[in-house]
Amino acid sequence: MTEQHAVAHRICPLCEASCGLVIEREGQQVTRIRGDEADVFSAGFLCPKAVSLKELHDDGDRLRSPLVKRDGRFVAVSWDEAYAEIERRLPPIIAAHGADAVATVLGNPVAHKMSLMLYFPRLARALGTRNMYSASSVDQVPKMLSVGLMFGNWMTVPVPDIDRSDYLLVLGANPMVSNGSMWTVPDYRGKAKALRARGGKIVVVDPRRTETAQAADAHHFIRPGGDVFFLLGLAHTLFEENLVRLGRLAPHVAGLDALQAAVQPYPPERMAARCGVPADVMRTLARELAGARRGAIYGRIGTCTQQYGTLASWLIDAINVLTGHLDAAGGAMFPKAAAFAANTRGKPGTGRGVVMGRYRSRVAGAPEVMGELPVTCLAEEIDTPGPGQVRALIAIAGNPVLSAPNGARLAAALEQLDFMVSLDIYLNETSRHADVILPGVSPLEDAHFDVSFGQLSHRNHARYSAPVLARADGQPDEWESLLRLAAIVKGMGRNADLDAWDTALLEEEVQKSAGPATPHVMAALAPRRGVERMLDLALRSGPYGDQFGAQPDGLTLAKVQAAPSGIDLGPMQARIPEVLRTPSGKIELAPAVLLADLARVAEALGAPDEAPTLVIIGRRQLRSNNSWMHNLPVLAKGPYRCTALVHPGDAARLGLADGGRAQIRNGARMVEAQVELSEEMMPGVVSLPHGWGHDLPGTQLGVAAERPGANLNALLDEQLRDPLSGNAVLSGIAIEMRPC
Ligand SMILES: Nc1nc2c(c(=O)[nH]1)N[C@H]1C(S)=C(S)[C@@H](COP(=O)(O)OP(=O)(O)OC[C@H]3O[C@@H](n4cnc5c(=O)[nH]c(N)nc54)[C@H](O)[C@@H]3O)O[C@H]1N2
Ligand SMILES: Nc1nc2c(c(=O)[nH]1)N[C@H]1C(S)=C(S)[C@@H](COP(=O)(O)OP(=O)(O)OC[C@H]3O[C@@H](n4cnc5c(=O)[nH]c(N)nc54)[C@H](O)[C@@H]3O)O[C@H]1N2
Ligand code: SF4
Ligand SMILES: [Mo]
Repeated sequence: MTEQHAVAHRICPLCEASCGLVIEREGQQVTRIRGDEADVFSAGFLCPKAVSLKELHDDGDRLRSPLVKRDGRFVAVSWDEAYAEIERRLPPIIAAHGADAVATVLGNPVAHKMSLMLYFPRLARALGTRNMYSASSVDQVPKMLSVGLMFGNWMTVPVPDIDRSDYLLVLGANPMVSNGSMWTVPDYRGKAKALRARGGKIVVVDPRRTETAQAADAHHFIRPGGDVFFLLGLAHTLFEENLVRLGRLAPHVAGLDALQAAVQPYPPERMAARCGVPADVMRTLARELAGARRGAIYGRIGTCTQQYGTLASWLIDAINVLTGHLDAAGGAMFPKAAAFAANTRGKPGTGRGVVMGRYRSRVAGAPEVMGELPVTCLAEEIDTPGPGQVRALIAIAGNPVLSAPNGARLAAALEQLDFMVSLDIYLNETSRHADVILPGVSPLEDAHFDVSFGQLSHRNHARYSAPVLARADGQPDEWESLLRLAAIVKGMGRNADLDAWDTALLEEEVQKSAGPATPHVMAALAPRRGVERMLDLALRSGPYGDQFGAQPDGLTLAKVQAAPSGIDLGPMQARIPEVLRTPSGKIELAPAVLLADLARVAEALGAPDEAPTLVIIGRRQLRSNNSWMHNLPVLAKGPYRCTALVHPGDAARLGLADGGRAQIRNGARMVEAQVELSEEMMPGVVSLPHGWGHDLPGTQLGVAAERPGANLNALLDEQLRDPLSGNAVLSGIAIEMRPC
């Protein structure tokens, strides 16, 4: 050990599991990364991606200085020059064409970065644009919409209480690999094993016999996109076989009769062909779930990224209600986060609920949901001329050229923009189109608190990480970059006094909740600035907070900082009716817009079943993270992974050989991929991972370019959406395949 040897704690920001890590360093060099066994939430668990935080920090391709495009080439410039370029070019576009001429697009890491989560709203407010897009609409918007309609808030998402459960029905999720989503659950493997060891049962329904299925008691194939039929069959069975038990929730539920009537036309026998799950299996699963003492059905991205995503998301929670498993120990429960939880604000037990469709996208007419438009509309909003056309873009931690369907159209559209800024850590397939790239910081250089994932955690906790390494001289934190952008947009200039403005903005917000106590609150927060001051405010005024002295034993940021492995806040507790924010004060089991949307199901069932012979779905892999971790040697090494899994029966029919190359076509769209024969696949279904395709020119991703892989999204159609939520359809697209 040298004098400089130090040990730090950092919550891993690379996936939703949010594992606590111990990071050893010598000076500014990371020497070791391991799981923090003392972490109150993750207890030492980690996956191979955690170790890559060192390579990410050291990656020579990671951007360290701002880049400005001059004559088509990026040149490194100072921060002031970069902001000057933005100040020169962005405000005139707004002045000439209005606020909506500037779009924003956010990527997945925003949800994992306190700075980005807490300060993007400042920029959004300064911009005042309706053209806001994010990765949510290639992901979880359907779930947020369905819970919003049922429980009254977008973030009131119930999560399985796995530690106390003895039955889990997993639909369209592979937590063994993804480490959980909309369900923060480090070490799913260990928890699933414990569940089974105590006599419980796990059943997986998925078009692929996944790693999660292999570690379960049973697995059933389902036709991609068939979930709504499967879930209707289950709900029907619960009513028909008199298995509905609302229990404690009975007085808090509205719409039971309407739901019963709505599912009445859909017995399993009628649904079986459409979902590929036999009727007797559907009936058995409904009985098992209803009979489980403590259990839940959990669905994730596979149930969202399809044309009935919102209906499927709704039916999952409706079934948890019908079987008495919602808000019950061992069932699907509501976390209570220590800070920032929307569902701990406002008056308990009632609220305004959610509204959607307050405006529509200009070209496709897609409804706004949560203040966002579908990211699959972004390209057409840029490349379709006319009033309201998008002329400038601010992209933050997103790579939609690879992560969204038909990136080729988006890439061409980005080239037409008058101006584009990226806040990113790489020069990649999306940021290459920018005029200015502002580098974000490495996760080892900033402070962290889970703004999003505390609200989705299977157990309540409060954990904070201080920056592990110092930022380079002149490198702002990401909240400062966002606030600087906001100041430029507001016409305050790039040299505005950010600290003064930041304080004024915060004070305005405190005033709304604290009223006359505002000076007292601001004084208590005064020693801190930026994100940490906001965090202190949120913790202290949150459900476990010290309320600025009124609850002296309550939480403050100082208290959380003093516990480097976190503070445990116990298992989830029953929260109904307190958590509800619907106007009725009840769980809305049968929201009108969802009942109306069932018309599409009825229509589909009325038409002949034209099942394509071959469809494609995606796949996540442990050593990968969407599109952006392919440049890290520790993860990129090993066997070639961007393979198309094909069932041997399909391969024989199509003349495809294991290890051979194949063309995959969807109409005029085509990619080439390496074939891997796999009995895991449902016959007629091919699986290709997403996030690959690093062979586009103009990027700076040396390692990723060596094995670029095939881009699944290049095959997909940006016009296919769940009409209700606007979420993209990524699953079950008809393809043709033949050997190259
Ligand atoms: N076909 C198909 N497509 C999919 C999916 C699928 O299952 N199938 N999944 C979808 C899902 S769930 C998601 S969430 C989206 C993800 O979509 P995106 O968020 O657009 O894609 P990512 O690959 O996560 O890109 C993250 C970007 O953030 C940058 N970045 C990483 N860390 C930081 C940081 O700390 N600061 C800053 N400023 N930038 C950073 C990276 O360089 C990269 O450019 O992809 C979606 N696309
Ligand atoms: N290692 C790793 N971890 C990640 C990520 C990553 O890229 N790599 N991405 C992160 C992100 S952004 C997210 S959103 C989460 C997602 O976390 P999960 O939802 O667990 O994601 P997947 O592993 O894609 O699991 C989706 C499953 O749905 C199945 N499926 C596909 N179509 C259908 C269908 O129509 N119906 C049903 N029932 N199933 C279907 C697929 O076969 C797959 O097994 O993972 C996060 N964690
Ligand atoms: S499971 Fe997720 S949070 Fe945990 S170490 Fe791996 S990438 Fe990080
Ligand atoms: Mo995601």
